[in-house]
Amino acid sequence: MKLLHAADFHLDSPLSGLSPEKSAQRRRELREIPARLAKLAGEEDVDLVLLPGDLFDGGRVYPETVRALARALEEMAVPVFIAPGNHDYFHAKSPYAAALWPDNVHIFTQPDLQVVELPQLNCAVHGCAFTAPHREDDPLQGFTAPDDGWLHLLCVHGEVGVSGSYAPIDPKSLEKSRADYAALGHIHAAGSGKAGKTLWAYPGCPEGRGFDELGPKGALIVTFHEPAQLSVTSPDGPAMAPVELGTVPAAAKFVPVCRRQYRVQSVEASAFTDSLPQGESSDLVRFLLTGESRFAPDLAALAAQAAPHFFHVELRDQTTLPQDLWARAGEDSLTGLFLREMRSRLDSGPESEREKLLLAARFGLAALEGGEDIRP
Ligand SMILES: [Mn+2]
Repeated sequence: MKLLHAADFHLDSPLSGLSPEKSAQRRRELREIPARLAKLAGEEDVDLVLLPGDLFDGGRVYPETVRALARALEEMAVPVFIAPGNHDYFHAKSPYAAALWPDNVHIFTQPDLQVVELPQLNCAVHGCAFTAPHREDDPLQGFTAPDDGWLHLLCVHGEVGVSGSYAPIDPKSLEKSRADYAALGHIHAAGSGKAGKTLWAYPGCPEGRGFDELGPKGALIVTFHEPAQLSVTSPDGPAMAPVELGTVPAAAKFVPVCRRQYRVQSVEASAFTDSLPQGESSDLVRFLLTGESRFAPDLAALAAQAAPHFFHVELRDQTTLPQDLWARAGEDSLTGLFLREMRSRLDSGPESEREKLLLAARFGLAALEGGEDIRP
């Protein structure tokens, strides 16, 4: 028994911080997620698909996005379960209420746990829905799966913790659920834990949408052992009744499905040009320029140099003035006086002023020493 677990597609996200053309391209790529997952479901030959919520980013969803999702879910050709989350909560006008979903798709519509039995798989799926953008109760409160030898799965959107506005799931409730696996959604980084016999996991979002969603993104393939049966044979008599060893998750495997990755990378400002890759990377990269530098790096020029090598690139200046410059603060000269003044302002000023003051120190030094025009 094998299942695919994915969540938090956030289809039709606005994707700020990119040019209009590139954000349109990213929206198209996001819309391809369901088709990529359908392909993965086929390759892995899964029996079941669990999608615990936030498949849409919000109420404004393009009809073609909904159609693309419905088409991909139909292609999966196995039972698919959706547990609407806080971004795509179930209500009368939600796309989930429309009559376009294929027969193999079950959408949970109630805040209380409902069960769908799959006798052909000896398996039951328990799920629920957000019906508003927030809920403060624990959706698993009071739930215990029956001890009937079936595989009991949870499909729920919420945050593991004792309180919160997004369906807080108390680890104690997870333990009491005695479920074999809890497929969760809401947290955008992959992660898992165990509460009693219950393995719970977040697959994370399948495609990053900003520099707070870094690295490879994907889905989980979870494999369960067949109920192991141990036959004990006595030498003379008939075989004794088989002993069930129980059904346990064998493995939850993370599979990247993302088209691109967001990365944040520190690099010495002086080595930036040499650090650029050959050819064009599909990634979206933010470089943090570090090290000591007498002059502020020309961010616009460096960004233009880097642009052909990435889908998207941006630079942040984190360089500092060389230490030996501050050493000259003791000099009995205009430069010394200037540096003393700037250092005292840096020491006493708020952190928010730091960048501006460092830039002022650089301009000032350049002017005092008749150096080159360092304006970018
Ligand atoms: Mn959410």
